[in-house]
Amino acid sequence: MDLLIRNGTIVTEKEMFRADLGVKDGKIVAIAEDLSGVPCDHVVDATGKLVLPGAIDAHTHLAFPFGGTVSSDDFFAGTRAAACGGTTTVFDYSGQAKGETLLETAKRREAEANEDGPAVDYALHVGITDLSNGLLDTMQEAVDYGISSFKVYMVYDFGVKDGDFYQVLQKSKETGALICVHAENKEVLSTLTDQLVAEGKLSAWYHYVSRPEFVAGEADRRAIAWARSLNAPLYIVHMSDKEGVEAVTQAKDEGLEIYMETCPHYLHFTRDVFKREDGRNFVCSPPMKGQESQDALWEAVKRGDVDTIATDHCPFMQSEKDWGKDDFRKIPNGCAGVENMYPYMLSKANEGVISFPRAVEICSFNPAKIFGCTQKGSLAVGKDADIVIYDPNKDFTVHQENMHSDSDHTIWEGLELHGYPVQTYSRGRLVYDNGEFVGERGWGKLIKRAARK
Ligand code: DUC
Ligand code: ZN
Ligand code: ZN
Repeated sequence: MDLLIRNGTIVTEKEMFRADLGVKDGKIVAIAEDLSGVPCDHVVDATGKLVLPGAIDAHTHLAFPFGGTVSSDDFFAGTRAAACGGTTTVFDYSGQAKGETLLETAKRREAEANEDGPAVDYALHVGITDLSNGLLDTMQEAVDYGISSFKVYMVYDFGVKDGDFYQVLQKSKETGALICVHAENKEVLSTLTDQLVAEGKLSAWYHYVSRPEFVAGEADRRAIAWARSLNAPLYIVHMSDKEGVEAVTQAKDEGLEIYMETCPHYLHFTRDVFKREDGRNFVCSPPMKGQESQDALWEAVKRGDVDTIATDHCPFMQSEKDWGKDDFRKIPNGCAGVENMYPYMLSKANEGVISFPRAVEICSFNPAKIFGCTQKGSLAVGKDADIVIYDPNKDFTVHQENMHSDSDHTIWEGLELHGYPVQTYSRGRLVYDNGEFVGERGWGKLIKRAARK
């Protein structure tokens, strides 16, 4: 064996138990009570520590052209930050350029990613923006290449109309792909924005006022209605509102295959952050909502209706956020989060809010299962050795200086966590060690994924 992790408490999506874990050629090859007799090059003592599968962040925007600029983490910086927060696979939302086939988008982004040199493994979803001239028919070749999930935005200038969204869902049924959706009502938020601007209401608070709860809730219901009518699976990204939570819960109760993702920033912050002097730094879409929505999200996390936690990691530099100091429309939407997700959710587990297996289920096992990463998402023999060693007694306070993104500020500044990852392994290679990134540029590979049966 190449690596033996001894005496730790293994956490899977189902249970926790004391065991040794052995790794060879990047794969988990043994999990047993005592592997001390097996010859091994490198032994790590994990006494008193938890041993977990690396998290899978199914929602990031790396080097994403958006809001008049490009998000500040490329595939290297974003995956370096991920590794340092115990995330060993990140999904990028790659946007289709006009006229591009869906496979061309994926291959262009794969080339860009490989040029940046990812530090951990990555996968690509393709955001569909152009259905003209038969481009939607190219979904099958992208699926055959290993890109089995696509996204539609119901907002933004690159978003799609309801009829196009409907066609995308139809095509997904033919190809075995899963469609992800950013659900907000574009028309209503644009009307509200115009009205606020006419009244001179331009501070960051009005970003929220232009996109309040019902703007997301209505679109969540509409998206589910199209999926229901086709009996097509659907994955709703970054759920932020109580009405949407209720809509997904009801759809699940009906037996529909509707998945719900939420993000740590919706679980931790409310709309009140937009009243802060630095409120622009928190501007993302959809915005954080009121306390009722946050409570509904936590309840859904606890009862199992939230399927995944992801970050929507999309950082911009302070100088870019400052463009919108006096006009919320000029703030590039998005925040850094990829390094904070697993530590945040595990710290909630450490506090007893959820169990550690539930944290593993929503941060690793479920995203792997839903998106067809068959070699990831669990500590089991035969899986990739994407492993986090977590010290439940290590106190950690988030500061910009101890983060590893290229971004120059963090909305998580000052967050106190009890428990923190001490080591991260990507396919058996140590990439994070006690505060330091020790991985290498270019280590990460594209994960090709299976279509749905
Ligand atoms: N929302 C954000 O805040 N940033 C990136 C894209 C998105 O939908
Ligand atoms: Zn979005
Ligand atoms: Zn996003």
